[in-house]
Amino acid sequence: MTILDLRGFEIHKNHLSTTSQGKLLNAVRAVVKVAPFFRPVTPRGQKMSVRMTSAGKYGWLTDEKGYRYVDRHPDGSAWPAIPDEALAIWDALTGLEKRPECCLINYYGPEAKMGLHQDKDEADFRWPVVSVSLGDEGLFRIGGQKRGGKTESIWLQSGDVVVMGGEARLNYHGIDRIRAGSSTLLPKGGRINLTLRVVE
Ligand code: MD3
Ligand code: FE
Repeated sequence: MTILDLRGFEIHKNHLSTTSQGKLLNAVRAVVKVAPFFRPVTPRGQKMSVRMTSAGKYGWLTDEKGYRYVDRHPDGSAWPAIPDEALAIWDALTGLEKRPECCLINYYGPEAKMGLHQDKDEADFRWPVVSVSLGDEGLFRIGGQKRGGKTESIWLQSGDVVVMGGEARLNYHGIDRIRAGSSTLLPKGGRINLTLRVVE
């Protein structure tokens, strides 16, 4: 439960106990049962290595039409509700009355990564984004607000929560790689990341 500050990103190390991680994971499993993971395709036609799904009023995806929030899973069904366990983390760390309308759920197998990008499909960048890591460690890379500047990296571990707000909200970030086998939380391995976002 140490708090680190890396370029305005508040990193709450080990915020979730093993018990809380297990409860959140079970809630994620219930979401994935009704809204299965899919592999989004970038507008340029590349399949992402990360598997995704969402909960909440909106989910995020990319396909040939571009990056955006949508109110339906690609299979046509509405997204399930954001788990209370995830909303409780948002409430505890942001203290905001406003609640997120999207919980994007990313799954990284041993080979998955996410290139440096900004999150800017949301309407109002004054709201923070909260990220929760479960399972195998991921090497998180953080840059500045412009592409090509200096970057710094930190390993995110299961139970770590990151709050991206203020100046850091539009910073470039990505996941370089996963350390397969570094956690026993997921029986088949891999890393799950939840990001809570205010969309509208
Ligand atoms: C900084 N996910 O889903 S979480 C993403 O671990 C994403 O799966 C990574 O980047 C992951 O968009 C990193 C940390 C994160 C999430 C959202 C941010 C950092 C952010 C939004 C603004 C700034
Ligand atoms: Fe992102």
